[in-house]
Amino acid sequence: MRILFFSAIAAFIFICCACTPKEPQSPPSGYGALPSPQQIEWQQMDMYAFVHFTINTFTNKEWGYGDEDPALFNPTEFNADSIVAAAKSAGLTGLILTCKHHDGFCLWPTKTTTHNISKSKWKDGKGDLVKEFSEACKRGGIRFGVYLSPWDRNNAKYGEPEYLEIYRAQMNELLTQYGPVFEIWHDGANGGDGYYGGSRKTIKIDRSTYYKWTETWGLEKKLQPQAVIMSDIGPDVRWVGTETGFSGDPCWETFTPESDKDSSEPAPGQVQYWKSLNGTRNGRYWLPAETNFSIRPGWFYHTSEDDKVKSSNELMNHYFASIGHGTTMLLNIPPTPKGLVHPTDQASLAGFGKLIKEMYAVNYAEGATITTSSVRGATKDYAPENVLDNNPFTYWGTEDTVTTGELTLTLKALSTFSVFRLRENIKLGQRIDDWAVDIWENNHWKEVGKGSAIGYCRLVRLTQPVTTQKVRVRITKSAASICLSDVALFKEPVPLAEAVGKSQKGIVDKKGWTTDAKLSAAIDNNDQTNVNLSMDEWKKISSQGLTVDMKKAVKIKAFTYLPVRDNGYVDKFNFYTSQDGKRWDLQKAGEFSNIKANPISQRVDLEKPVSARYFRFEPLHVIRSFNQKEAVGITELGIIE
Ligand code: FUL
Repeated sequence: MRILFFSAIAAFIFICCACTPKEPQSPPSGYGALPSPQQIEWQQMDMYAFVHFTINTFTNKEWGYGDEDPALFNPTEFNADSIVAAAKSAGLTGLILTCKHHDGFCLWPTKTTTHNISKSKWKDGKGDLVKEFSEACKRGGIRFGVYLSPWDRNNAKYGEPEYLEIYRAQMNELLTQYGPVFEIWHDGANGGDGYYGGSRKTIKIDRSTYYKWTETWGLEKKLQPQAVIMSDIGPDVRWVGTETGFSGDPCWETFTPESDKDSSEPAPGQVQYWKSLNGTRNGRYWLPAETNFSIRPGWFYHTSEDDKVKSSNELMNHYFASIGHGTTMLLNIPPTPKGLVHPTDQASLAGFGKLIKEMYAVNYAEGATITTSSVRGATKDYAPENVLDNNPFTYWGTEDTVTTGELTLTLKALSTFSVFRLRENIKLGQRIDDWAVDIWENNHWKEVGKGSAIGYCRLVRLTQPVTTQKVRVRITKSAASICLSDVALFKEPVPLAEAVGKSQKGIVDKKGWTTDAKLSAAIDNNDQTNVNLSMDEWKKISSQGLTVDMKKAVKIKAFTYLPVRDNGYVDKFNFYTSQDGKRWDLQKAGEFSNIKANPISQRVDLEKPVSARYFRFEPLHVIRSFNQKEAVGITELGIIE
């Protein structure tokens, strides 16, 4: 009887243990700097448009001086809905408008300055472009954001404390009159020469103290608490450190901004911005990067760039190098003077949108069965299957002490794919350091990709599609337990046969051209060689500039200058021509406005074509790039006829 009694109790205990699930395991604690709800919301927007549109569109410039006549602004066929539609065709989820660029011209009827749209011819001065864009975005179901340049080359008060009041009042108008905005964009280009109310002078400001950014950001947070604020150091989103449309690999979501002057915490404009490309592993702040670039070489529309529009396939490369590294992608679409997106840009955007849609149409991991090295607790909360539910915040989790592990997916069927997507649940921080992905081929595992950092999104783009039924994801190093929220497999569509090609139209053949032997790398038609001289050496060799004999008369329409990456960008120049190499005519004195942030090939059109056998390029001023001495860098000079 007694034995029976104890046996019954033992059986009862056994049954209870077997049937009652283990205590639900509490979620792991967050690791390192964590995102705010606003940052999480913003990150999910993936990609959105930049629209650079202002007086520059009508003066064919990248940076207006600030003395432009507002009457010039007259986009006769402007249609915000069609611009929004072009952005949507690419799958873009928002639009940030240059409400005021460096030239100071305000695209809305602001009370803060008369240099605004009410003085333009457009709609007899009764129009409001900010309103048109914000409403079109709302109608189109995408979000709206604002860019307001801190540098104002028109305003007489720029450089004085009073200007800050004006800037904040402008921001106040933008953030109170046009509905919710998702992002506020602060440009880092600051100070220099300008019109400044007619004084036409150079104003230097101390970027670290002048703007008192924390007060402005405070105002912005108060007025639009849901918006993220972007600058080269955040506070919510960081500039990726280049305008070429690529981010570093890895590109950590966290960042510790370092001053380019001393060891203090930097203010915007004073940061070692190139470190932003990779971010900082275990950085002090959750400060993800935004990769901004233009669909054309410049930020504003120029007819001369109609044949230089990035193709759909090129946009795909940028997509993988931005979103694929965990940043967002901010793609600039500059409207024409008519106020429309140029047909070439439209075609490229729509083609890109189609490629993206096709790529994501089938997730070959869907319905896979998964085995794993280990799992946290016994509830579904951390089950490996969570990586298949397309929710970036449900995840496969491991016990606190387990920082390596693997998932093996057996796919529903033999599948052909070329892209892996991995995500971490970023609500719990960026935990994973290193990872690798394998496919099962010829009865063994073959590694097809590996890297560092996952974060919100990591795309592994294989060079060739692979066919298999089994894949493995290995987390080889993690700073805390694993919280992997996504494993997906896609097939990149075959690249489109592009309608838009880069034309070589008008480029004059350099064969036979001569110049000083020490400078010949500038005309050798080879982008791998360059002239790179200290200012002193340059002056010794070529006090007047680099003179080229083209050996025959050419009808010069424009010249081009390709700088040397990261060294000695020429930003002010004189360009001369001559028939006989003795008498010289100055054809153009100008600036390469945005060369520091965007050191691409620069094209300068002459007022009218000039027939000449000789030309001379005279650098007047160079910008020192980081850790380099003042130098003149020229990769190539070219002529367009
Ligand atoms: C730069 C500006 O100077 C360019 O004109 C452009 O607006 C780009 C997005 O930021 O710093």
